[in-house]
Amino acid sequence: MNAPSRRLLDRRRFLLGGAAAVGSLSLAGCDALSTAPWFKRALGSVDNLTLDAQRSVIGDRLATEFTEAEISPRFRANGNTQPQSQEWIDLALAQFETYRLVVDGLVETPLSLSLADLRALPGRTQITRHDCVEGWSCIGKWTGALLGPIIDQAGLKPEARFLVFHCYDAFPNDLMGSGQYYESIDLADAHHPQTILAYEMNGQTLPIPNGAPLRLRVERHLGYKHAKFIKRIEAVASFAPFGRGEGGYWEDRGYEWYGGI
Ligand SMILES: Nc1nc2c(c(=O)[nH]1)N[C@H]1C(S)=C(S)[C@@H](COP(=O)(O)O)O[C@H]1N2
Ligand SMILES: [Mo]
Repeated sequence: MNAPSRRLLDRRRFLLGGAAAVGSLSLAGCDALSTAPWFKRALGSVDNLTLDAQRSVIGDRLATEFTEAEISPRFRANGNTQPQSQEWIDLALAQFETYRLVVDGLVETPLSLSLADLRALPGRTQITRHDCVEGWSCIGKWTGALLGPIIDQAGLKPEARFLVFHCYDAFPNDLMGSGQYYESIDLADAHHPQTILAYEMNGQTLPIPNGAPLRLRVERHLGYKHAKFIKRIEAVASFAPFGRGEGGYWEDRGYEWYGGI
């Protein structure tokens, strides 16, 4: 065996015994597990290992999908449940017919997509469990456009490494900046087969509290990564210039950037 593949195997053994075990526990976990204090601590401390574990051991693994019967009777709404900006209010009053998702930044061809455009693109429906770091989970059915092909259509410039999701909502009276919600993911997660821009939840038009008109589903990640009320997706070389530089609203306030589960 050559040296690189031996190193890979050693790393695989290490991960299977360590971080990956935490990862799979959290995968199989129930509501009670995710409220245990050690679970949150473990999530925090192995964050970077979890990233490596997902990439080198599990590769492009899919998040668990559930049956219709397992859908939570009520999908909780969390964080901001309605943007206060006039821009978003005007869109909502027009039933989002004037909404355009902007995809720009380090791309060859910036895009401006209506909801009808998004519905016409390759899409996916998936029933998944949403795990919030605050300790609750809900199973919901999401339908949306696959993010990967949209990014490919825009054509990334070689310097692009992350996508930043700019949202319409802000937390008012925020002491640490504008309070504007934003998130970021890397290109591997952008192209993951379950990463979608969802315009439907449980077979209905996406409800306002859950992120209308469009929200990210990035199923191997904690709840705060799933940006709601998306206004614009910007391809960037680094997320350091945004907010306080940590890659997201909650990351700027101490949460881990990767937030893998
Ligand atoms: N724009 C925006 N996206 C957001 C939030 C938010 O406040 N604003 N909250 C995050 C958190 S912490 C969670 S758990 C989920 C909640 O999604 P839900 O309201 O559909 O339950 O959205 C995430 N995405
Ligand atoms: Mo959350």
